[in-house]
Amino acid sequence: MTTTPMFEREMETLSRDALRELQFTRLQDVLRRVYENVPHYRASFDAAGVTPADLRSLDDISVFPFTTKNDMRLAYPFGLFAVPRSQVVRLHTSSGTTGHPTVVGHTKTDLDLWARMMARCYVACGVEPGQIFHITFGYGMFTGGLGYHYGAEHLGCTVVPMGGGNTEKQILLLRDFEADVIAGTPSYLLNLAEEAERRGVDLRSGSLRTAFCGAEFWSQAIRDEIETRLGVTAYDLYGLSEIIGPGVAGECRERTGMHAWEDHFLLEVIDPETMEVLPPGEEGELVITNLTREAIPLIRYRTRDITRLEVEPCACGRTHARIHRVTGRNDDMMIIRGVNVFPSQIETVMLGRPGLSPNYQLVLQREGNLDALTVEVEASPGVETTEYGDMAKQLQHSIKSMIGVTTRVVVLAPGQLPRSVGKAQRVRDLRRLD
Ligand code: DLL
Repeated sequence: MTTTPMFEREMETLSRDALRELQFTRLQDVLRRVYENVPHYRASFDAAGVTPADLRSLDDISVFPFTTKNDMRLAYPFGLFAVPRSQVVRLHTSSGTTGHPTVVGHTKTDLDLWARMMARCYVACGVEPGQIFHITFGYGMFTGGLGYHYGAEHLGCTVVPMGGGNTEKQILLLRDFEADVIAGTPSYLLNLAEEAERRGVDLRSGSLRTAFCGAEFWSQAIRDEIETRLGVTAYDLYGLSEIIGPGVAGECRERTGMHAWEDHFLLEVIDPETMEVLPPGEEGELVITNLTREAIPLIRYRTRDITRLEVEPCACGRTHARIHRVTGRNDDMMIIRGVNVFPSQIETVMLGRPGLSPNYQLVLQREGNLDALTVEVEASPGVETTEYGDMAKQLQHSIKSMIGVTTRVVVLAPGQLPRSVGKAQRVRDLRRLD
C-alpha cells in the first residue's frame, strides 16, 4: 500500500508526546515479534533476564540487550529473520570488506516503507514529482542505488538509474537529460565535478539544483566544494543497510541536522565505554531499533556511528529528532602515539585551505612500537610545485596544534591519488602488512 505525501506530513509533524506513545506501542509489538520468532533474541533476552513484558515505558528499552554486527555474522545468512524466508522478496548485504557480509532481507511491506522514508527525505528538501533524478550510487547488494531509486519513483520523479562509475557517460546524460537532482557519495560527486571540468563541461550553469550525499563521512568543506563546483544545494542523508539502507534520517531545507523518522526507528545515543544511554545533545554512539520492519527487525543495533541527537523543534515544523553530522565511526578511530584521532578530524583541519584539493588519503604504518600517520593530499591544479614543501609544513603544524598529533604530510601533484566510484577509501592501513 502506498500512502500520500499528505499522510507523511501529518506523521512528520506529530507532537512529541504522540510520537512517543506510538513508539511505545510499536516497540511492545516488535519485542514480542522477535522474542517469538527469532531464536537469537529469545536466547539473548533470556540471558539478560528480560521478556517483552518488562517494557512498561519507552525508557525501559535500556534493559534490553544490544545487537552487534557480530551477532549478525553469527546468524549468517538468514538466522535473524523474523518471517519465513519465502516472504522475503529482496536481500542486501552490508559493505564490510572482510569475512562474511551481514545479510538483511525485506518483505514487500518493508520495501514500501523504505521507499516512503526516502521520499520523505526528498520532499523535506523540496524535490518534486516530475523532476529528473540522477542516481550515481552503486546498484546491487549495496543499498545505495536501489534505496534511492525506489524512493524517487515513489515520489513520482523521472529516475536515471546510472549507478557508479562510467563518469564520461554520467556527464553526458546529466547535461542532455537536464537532471534536477543528483545523488552520490560526496567523494564521487567531487570526482564527477573534477572530470566535467577537465572535459570543459560546465555543470554549474546547467539544470542541477539539488544533491543528496551520504554513505560516508563528509565535512562542511567538502559540502562547500560540491555546492560550488556543481551549482547545487547539497543535503546530508543517513542510513545503513542493517537498519533499512539510506533513508533512516535526512536533512530538511534548514540543514540543521537530519530528521530521523522516529515513527519507524527508535534512536538512542550511548557512551560506547559504559553503555549508558546519554541525554540529547551529548555525543556518543548511535543505537537504533527497528519499530516496524517485518523481515529482520533489529533491537538496539550498535551502529558504531558517532553523532548526537537533538529533540528541539525544527523551524521546518517537523517534530522528529535530528541527528547531527556523523563525525566518524568507533571502529575508524586511530590511536597515534596515544592520541585518539578520527579521519574526520584531519579532514576538517585540512580542507578548505588554499592550495589543497579535497583528494586525500591517510596512511597508517608501524614504526618500531609506534603507529605513524602520513597524510597524503593533492594540491589544487595550478599551484606551483615549489610551494608543496611549505604547504606540507604548514598543514603538519596545524594538525599538531589543533588535534595534538604528530603526522607526516606529503603534498602531491593533482591526479596522484586514486578516485572513488563509491565510498572513498580514506585510510590505507599498512600496519597489518609489516
Ligand atoms: O551506506 C547506506 C547509504 C547509502 C546511506 C547511500 C546514504 C546514502 P552501508 O553500506 O550499510 O549503508 O553503510 C552504512 O555508512 O553506518 C555510516 O558509517 C556511513 N554513512 C551512511 N550515511 C552517512 C552520512 C549505506 N550521511 C554506514 N554521513 C553507516 C556519514 C554515513 N556517514
